Amino acid sequence: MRVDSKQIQQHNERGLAKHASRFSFLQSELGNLDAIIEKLMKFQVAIPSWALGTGGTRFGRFPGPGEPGSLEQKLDDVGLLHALNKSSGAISLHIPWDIPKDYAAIRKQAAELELKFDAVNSNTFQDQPGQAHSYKFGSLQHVNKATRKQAIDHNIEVIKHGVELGSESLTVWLADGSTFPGQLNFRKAFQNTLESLEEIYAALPADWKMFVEYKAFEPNFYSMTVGDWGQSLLYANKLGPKAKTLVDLGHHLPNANIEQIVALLLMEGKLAGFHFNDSKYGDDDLTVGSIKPYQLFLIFNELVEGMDANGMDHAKDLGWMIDASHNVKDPLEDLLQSVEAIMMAYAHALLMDRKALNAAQENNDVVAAQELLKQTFHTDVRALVAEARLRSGAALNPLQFFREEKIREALTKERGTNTIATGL
Ligand SMILES: [Mn+2]
Repeated sequence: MRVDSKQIQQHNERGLAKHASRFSFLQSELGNLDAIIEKLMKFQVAIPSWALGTGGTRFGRFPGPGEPGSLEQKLDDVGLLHALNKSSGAISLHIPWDIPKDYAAIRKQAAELELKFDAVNSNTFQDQPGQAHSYKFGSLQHVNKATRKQAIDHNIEVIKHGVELGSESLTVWLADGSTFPGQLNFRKAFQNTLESLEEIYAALPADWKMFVEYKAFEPNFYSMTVGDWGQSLLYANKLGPKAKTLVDLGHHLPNANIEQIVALLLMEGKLAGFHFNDSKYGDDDLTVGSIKPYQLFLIFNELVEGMDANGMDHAKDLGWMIDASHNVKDPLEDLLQSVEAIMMAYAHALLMDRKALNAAQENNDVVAAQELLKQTFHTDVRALVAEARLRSGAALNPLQFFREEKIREALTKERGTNTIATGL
């Protein structure tokens, strides 16, 4: 199903008076906001295909009705989100779950929905039917050369799918590591992984990037072969300029200072981009901003500071994606909430008085620095983000629209109780 722009217009007309008064108050407080609104309008967050259905946990899964059962339906779902917020104009595919049967048809559908293809993701964390060698003890790190070769070939295959679709990056996340002391020779595992990544890197088209994603633990619980940003950066530096470090917010040990990691990776020109989510304990894959919204703001504050210092284009020069899993919420509602949280954190970062912050830092005025951050963070920017949506032709309140227009009911009527392959 597709949303009619007339429906959106009617929704916006109903909310316009209230919005206008909120927005004009904000402008009277903050001055002209056009430059910020323009940046917000350009900012797009990719939606991963695996977040469109219920993910579940190790203990069970409670799928909801109307979930997408095919790649075409996944595209439709992201198209729907994008129609509602005009900030979700890209989809990230996962191979082998999302192999198109007809590339031209998929490209055409994406173009109609105004969607681009974000990074393509390889999968060497589970065995596929008919696979010659098992990844039980790792993939690119594996002690057996034939297993490594199989994983390398898979990644090169993923690049080929991405080229057909117009993607420009490959994200490599490895479950490789060890669960018990003594299981692995760390140095050999690193070397094997590096050699494998080098072969994949050599297969990248000229304008492509390789995103090396790290994760502190899980599924391996003693060591991960790309376990933190330092290890990822080692690989990225050894591989070359096309390789960069991808930060997934849920992939750190508790209380890691992610904003500092971001600042330093940007300084080195080695930040690839983001997988947004939130967590209380580990890789919880919760809704962005649901647990630690202040941390999200601090991260965006460093992103904007660092990207501006490097003369980077906020909208284009890093990969922005949500990586979440939904167990108790409607996945589409959750994704609307996540995008909203990201836009608010970005808006806050754009509002920061960077000169004043810099002056406070230079004067060791700790209180002033903290006050500047806090004052900005507590500014209610909901009307600012809504104004950007309004100017883009999106819905003033996407979540309200989704509920009032009974979108899930319509999807269910169309699809029945489909299920989707997920599991990240
Ligand atoms: Mn991720």
